[in-house]
Amino acid sequence: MLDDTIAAIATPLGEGGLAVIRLSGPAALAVADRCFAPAGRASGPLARAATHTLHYGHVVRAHQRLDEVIVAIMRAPRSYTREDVVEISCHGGLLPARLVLEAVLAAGARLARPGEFTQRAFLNGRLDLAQAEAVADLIHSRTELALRAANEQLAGKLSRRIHELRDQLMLTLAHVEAHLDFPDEDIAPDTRGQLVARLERGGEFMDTLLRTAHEGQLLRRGIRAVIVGRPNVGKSSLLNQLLGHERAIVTPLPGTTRDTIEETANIRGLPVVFIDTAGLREAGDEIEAEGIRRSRVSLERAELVLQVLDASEPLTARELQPLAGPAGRKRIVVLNKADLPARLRREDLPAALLGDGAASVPVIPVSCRTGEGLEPLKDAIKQAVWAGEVRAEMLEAMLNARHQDAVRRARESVTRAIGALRADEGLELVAAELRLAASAVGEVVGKTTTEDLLDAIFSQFCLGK
Ligand SMILES: Nc1nc2c(ncn2[C@@H]2O[C@H](COP(=O)(O)OP(=O)(O)OP(=O)(O)O)[C@@H](O)[C@H]2O)c(=O)[nH]1
Ligand SMILES: [Mg+2]
Repeated sequence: MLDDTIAAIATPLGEGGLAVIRLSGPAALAVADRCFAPAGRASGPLARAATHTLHYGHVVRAHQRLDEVIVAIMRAPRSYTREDVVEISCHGGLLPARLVLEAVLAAGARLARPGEFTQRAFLNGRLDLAQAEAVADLIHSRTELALRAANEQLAGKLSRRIHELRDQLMLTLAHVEAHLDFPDEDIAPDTRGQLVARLERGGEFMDTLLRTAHEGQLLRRGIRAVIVGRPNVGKSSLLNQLLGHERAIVTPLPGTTRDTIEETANIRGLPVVFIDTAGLREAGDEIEAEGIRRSRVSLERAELVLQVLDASEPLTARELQPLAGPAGRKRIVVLNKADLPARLRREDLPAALLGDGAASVPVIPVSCRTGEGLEPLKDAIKQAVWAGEVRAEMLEAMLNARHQDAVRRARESVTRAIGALRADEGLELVAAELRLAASAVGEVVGKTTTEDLLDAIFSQFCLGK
């Protein structure tokens, strides 16, 4: 299956200083030789060059020079895919890169599918599945914390733990199966006890992993925070302040924002998607009505609500009505325009706005004009979605949604196996559950996979990776 040689543009499409065309496969050097003319007279073909060397020259097609390039060669197995790899750096820009790619394809390479280089690295055993996914996470990370987590996963920290867990499950399974082979001999009560103890340790370890899953997904995809309030309280000003640039239009006219505006900011290391909305009031016209409808939809979907009030004016009746959306969702009251004479203080806020004692809602005075109160607001946002610190060991093993699903299934099987052992039930049942658990855990690192799963994972990659 891996006897062909693939090629793709590995750099983003668009104009830039350089573009890189990457080749991988048994014929990578031969293909490159067919379209590369080295500059120095003394230089021989790439096929005879040493690994990890650079070669200057031109890409040619039908005796015509297409571009001036540097060719890097990395021979198997010391390459990203563990195959022979050639990387041609040409001038940036759509046309040079495309011409070089076409030359390479004409010389015998096949166009790679998205993620196919990384898929080869996986199939050739250089990366396991969790590590391959980390490559995509690394490319897509939007904050330093997400990047650190992706790097830890790429380095194999999560994989190592998963392998240990799977080994433990297999060992226990082997014990149980040994007893199954001698059905006449009843399993001693203390042996059952030992098996239970070992499985309980495994189960606890899975629980620890599962606890980090929530944080892991927060780090990767971020949270949605909607900014709501009546017209003119300063919602768009707040969005601009949080983003650090003038994204939304701000005017003294109520009803300025008519559509929802979404933009991501890095808040204390977390990617937060802020959604500015049209002010909630009786709509004046059809456009405004649609804007307000969208505000409500965003309000219901968001995980965090920033409820903006204007501290220079008294509360209105509408502001006292409860907001739409799930009960118990996190909310922060932002008392804006703190630079103006106050007509609304924290003490004036009715209990209905502040929530009940235990889940009391933080109230943060800010001024979008002076920037005062913005740092405490960022702390409050971080605190609302992720109480506690980001610990280094958390970054080392962060499950994504796919891992979480697999580990959860494994955990359920282990719980059932423990139940069966305790209830003195047949060992066949225990063995069956342990087999399920080991196989589910194996999915994380790709020990047990299906073609569909691999396709689903690698198709999320960009072209040339
Ligand atoms: N003094 C003062 N004025 C502010 C502050 N924040 C916003 N404003 C002013 O309040 C007015 C409305 O601000 P916007 O940000 O457009 O308010 P909005 O809530 O987005 O309004 P709509 O989009 O119409 O619902 C503008 O004139 C802002 O300059 C503040 O902290 N202090
Ligand atoms: Mg606005």
